[in-house]
Amino acid sequence: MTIRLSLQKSGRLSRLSYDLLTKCGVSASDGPEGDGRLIGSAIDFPLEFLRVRDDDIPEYVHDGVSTLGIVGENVLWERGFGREGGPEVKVLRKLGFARCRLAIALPKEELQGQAKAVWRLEALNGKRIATTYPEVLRDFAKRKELDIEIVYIRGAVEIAPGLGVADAVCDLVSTGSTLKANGLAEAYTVFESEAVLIQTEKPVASTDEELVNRLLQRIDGVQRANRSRYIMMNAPSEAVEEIRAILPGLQGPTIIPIDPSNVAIHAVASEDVFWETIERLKSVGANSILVSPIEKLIA
Ligand code: PRT
Ligand code: ZN
Repeated sequence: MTIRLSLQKSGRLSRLSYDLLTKCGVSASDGPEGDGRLIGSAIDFPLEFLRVRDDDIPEYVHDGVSTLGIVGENVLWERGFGREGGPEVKVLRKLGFARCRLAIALPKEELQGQAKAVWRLEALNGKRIATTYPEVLRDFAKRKELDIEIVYIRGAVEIAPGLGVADAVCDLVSTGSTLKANGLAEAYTVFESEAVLIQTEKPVASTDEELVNRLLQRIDGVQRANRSRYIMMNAPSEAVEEIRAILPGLQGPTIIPIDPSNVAIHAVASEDVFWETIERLKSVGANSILVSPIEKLIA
């Protein structure tokens, strides 16, 4: 038995999806891109890859052609998944990559230096808004009672105002540099999106369900590790309690005596360790502090 997983063939999601799966011990026998092959198989895990355009992934998973899929939430929403009366798939995990936001942006002179928090949505009434996300935008306008005209454009939405085709845009943003380069400024965030692992709602054989659970456990281990840091330091013995208090979420620190008055402390911190924390550790006497990433963390 094998489960099928749909992935983006090539694009912003594909490499990151494969990176996650590789960390889970699931890699493609013919390499991530599979030399253009649509179907590939995994090494060391009974799984088959289906390499498709990201827009097709929700339907493949919905129809049960594929048990699992990795896709951006933005694609699910545009296809009506999760909306009232819309089709359903199970969102098993948020994956924390391909983060972006769908934002409304206007020519920067129209914002006249107004902060995003001050600008009012009603300013959109009567405007033409170019987008690749017409369904999401239509739903948004309905909920916010806005009277707008939606101009559907398949790509390079950001040039629409400059061409006089639209007054504003509603597009995905990550760094914001595309908007900036086109003289546009963000006014409103419609939603925030990241890659998610989805599963079909169609019945799945219990052996396949077992495989899904095995994969999920591995993903959880990788994600936990991503959120954790391994910290090693030396410290005076009397500072141990203060150090425990400084590192929230500390899991079972290992204390190793070095000499009668000093110890080495090894610990896993469940949150990112920022410079401020390091400075506080130093201020109570910790020294030779080493912070390193963790590859896998199995509870
Ligand atoms: O061929 P296929 O249909 O599979 O791919 P695609 O061209 O539809 O998608 P692709 O590969 O561009 O993006 C895949 C997914 O990545 C999207 O569906 C999002 O979930 C996610 N993602 C994350 C992004 C961005 N960040 C992003 N910045 N998708 C697109 N962009 C574009 C945006 O549309 C704009 O043109 O990047 C530009 C803005 O980027 P910044 O950094 O300048 O703000
Ligand atoms: Zn696409």
